[in-house]
Amino acid sequence: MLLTRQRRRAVIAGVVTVATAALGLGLSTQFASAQTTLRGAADDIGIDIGVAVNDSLLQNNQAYRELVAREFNSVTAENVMKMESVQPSQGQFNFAPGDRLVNFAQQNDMSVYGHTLVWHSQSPDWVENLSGTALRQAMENHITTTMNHWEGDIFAWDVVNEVVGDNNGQLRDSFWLQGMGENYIRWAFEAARAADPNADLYMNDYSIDGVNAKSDRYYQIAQDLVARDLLDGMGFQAHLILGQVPGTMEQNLQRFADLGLKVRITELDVRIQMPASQQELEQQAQDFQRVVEICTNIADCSGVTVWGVRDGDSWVPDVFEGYGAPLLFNDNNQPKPAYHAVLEALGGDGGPTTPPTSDPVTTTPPPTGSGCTATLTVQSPWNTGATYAGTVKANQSLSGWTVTWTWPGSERISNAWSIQGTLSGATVTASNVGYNGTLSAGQSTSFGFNITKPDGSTASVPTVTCTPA
Ligand code: 9MR
Repeated sequence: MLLTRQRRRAVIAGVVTVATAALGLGLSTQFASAQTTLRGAADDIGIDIGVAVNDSLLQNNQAYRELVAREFNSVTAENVMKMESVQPSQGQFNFAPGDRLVNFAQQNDMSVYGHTLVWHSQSPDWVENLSGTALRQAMENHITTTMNHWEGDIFAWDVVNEVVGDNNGQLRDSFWLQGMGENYIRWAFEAARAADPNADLYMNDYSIDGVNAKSDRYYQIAQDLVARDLLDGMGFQAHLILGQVPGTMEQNLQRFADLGLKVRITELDVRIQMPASQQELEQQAQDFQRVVEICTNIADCSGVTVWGVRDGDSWVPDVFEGYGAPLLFNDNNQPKPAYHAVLEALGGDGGPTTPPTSDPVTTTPPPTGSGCTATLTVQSPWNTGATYAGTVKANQSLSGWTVTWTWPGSERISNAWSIQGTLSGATVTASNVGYNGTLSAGQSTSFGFNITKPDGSTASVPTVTCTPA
């Protein structure tokens, strides 16, 4: 059933592309649909908007489950379909956590992308100690048993992950390569094709988003596997640094698509040096938007998967010290500027597409004399809403802060970033989140939110009171 849905998406995508190309119009501006969720907009243009799902949050956090089901139409297991999880001891398979994700996806009409069968990391010790024929048999048995178990439930697999190293395009010197030689990649694909002939078979890696020695090596491997009818897609992880979407990314994905492959952004995140300023969050929004546009520009791009839901769920701070905030939602489950940019890039209603000229942009005068001062600025008003930027400036060193104000009219916050608290009523009481509460004297931080104002009035700028925590 899910495979059929994938194919239908591809057909719809073709129609939309032809129609917009014929009229010479861009999807994100002229044809902005009324869709207000990522998955609604993505369904309309026939692509996947996916997310990596964490198993313990899936089990224990209702808000997390609701957010995933509301916004995404595809999921990838962040960890539980990796070999150390699926086959921790030789011959003993543990499918329960992966089944949990598959069930959740089916209940919510989402596709499941399989990650991953053969990887040098998160493999169990027992397999790392094998070599030669024993290693080959173990690899083939793992591929066959795992793909058979989820046949019909998982539409595509990362058969091999990160098999090229970071050294000038040479194959990664992993236990797989050492134990079997370079034919192991082809053997893995042969086993995968035989196990589930209907699944799309992918290679996947990081730092291959632009044209470089590593992506060149994948291009060679892809040519060989395509000639043998063993490869269907190429996955570009896109773990990016703020402001560094490679200039050759579209050209790079297109050259793989030109081999007859599907292409997919498989693990997108954009990391920022913390604390993240408002300006950086806006740059991040542009980066996300560009990556999604690259996918929508390429007919055979099957979708974009984001590597986690909320900033606090991300692997980034654990691995890149001082970096964080790489995802679309903050830790209060609220969408960040990057979310609105992705929604717009998918053709949905991300807010105003062009800044209005008639509404004045206004700012509150900051009150003086307290431990902190706060201002609100109307950034982009539209008829029934507006985006505001807020700043908090510390007049003394702070370990947290709270800002409050009361809306004079029908304005109400619909979503916010970098603040948490009582946000949705007439009186707002908002505090810092984890990363923007500690400020030294003279330092500033920012937050933001969108409002709705159903009566169409001019967006007002209430006086804000700031109190140290
Ligand atoms: O996000 C995953 C994290 O929870 C794991 O600890 C980590 C283990 O290496 O793997 C992370 O996901 C990786 C993905 O499976 C492959 N590409 C790189 C991802 C980030 O490290």
